[in-house]
Amino acid sequence: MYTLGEFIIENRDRFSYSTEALLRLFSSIKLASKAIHKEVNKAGLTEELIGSSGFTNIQGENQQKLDDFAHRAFIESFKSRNVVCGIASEESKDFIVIKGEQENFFKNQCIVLIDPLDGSSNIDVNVSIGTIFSVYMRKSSIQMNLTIEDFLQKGNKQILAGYIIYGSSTILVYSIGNGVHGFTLDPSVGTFYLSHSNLRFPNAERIYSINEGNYAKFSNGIRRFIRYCQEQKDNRPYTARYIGSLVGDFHRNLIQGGIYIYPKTASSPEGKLRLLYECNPMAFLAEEAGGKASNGKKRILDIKPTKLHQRTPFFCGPIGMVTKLEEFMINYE
Ligand code: P6P
Repeated sequence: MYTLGEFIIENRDRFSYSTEALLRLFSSIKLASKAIHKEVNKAGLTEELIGSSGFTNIQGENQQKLDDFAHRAFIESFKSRNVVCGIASEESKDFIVIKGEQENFFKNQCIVLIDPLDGSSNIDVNVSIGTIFSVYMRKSSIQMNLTIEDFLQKGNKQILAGYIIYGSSTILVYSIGNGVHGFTLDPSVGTFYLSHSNLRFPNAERIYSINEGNYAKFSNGIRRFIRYCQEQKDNRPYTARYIGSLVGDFHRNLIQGGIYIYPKTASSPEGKLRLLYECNPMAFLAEEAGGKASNGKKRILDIKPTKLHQRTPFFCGPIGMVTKLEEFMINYE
């Protein structure tokens, strides 16, 4: 039973940056995710972490108490590991600069973009939620201050991306550009063990995930694709599955074979999902798992970000399904 640390050491020659930096990054991610796992699994029992914090976040969304807890857990765990120099979080308007101690100054080279707790509106109804993370090397010189350009890098520059899903079990899934691997937390010993080696979309394309409640707002191309999935021609076995939690929908689709669709609508002309800390990391994983991720016209990982919290239409899953959807969008607009 490989632990996450053993797996990283065993595969260290596949990471083009320092193994120490990777181990430090995962040390932070594991610590924070275990703290969140503990709170998520007892949220129903303790008033102090259930429900709304009474604040709205930068997105204008009602912040859940656990959103704030998760945000703080990751900030604190990254601060204490001397590997990260800056963090951008869904829960904070601007990026956060982390000043390492002088003697470790040369180690703090990583930039982290994170959605600390995605799908948090599902907390009160006990549906899977997740953390999504994306890591880059800083672009600016270490003698200079961080700039926004350190955070507005294209997704194809990511050195590490992944998510933790807090569901029937807590699973950490990541890629450093050499396949996608999943590790399940054994809470009795607080250790993540390799449980999903080299995850890839299966050949069977079985699921489409979209909020059909927005059907009236979809373009013709999206509507046509939904109908294409629903017609059982040449025994296409598609089924609809949508839980309203990107990490949960993505994880199921990765394992069972399905496409996740969040298009632009009249009320969300840029789509809903955020490019930097939701779509880029998921697109990186999707491609590493043999899939595809686009905004309907362009590869997600090739989009040049212009704003920290910018949104994008997001289509992600098996190459055949994403390509078929793109064809419908071109042919029917
Ligand atoms: P809707 C959660 O807020 C989230 O960002 C994703 O996790 C999820 O897939 C999507 O929004 C759900 O949005 O509009 O269908 O409720």
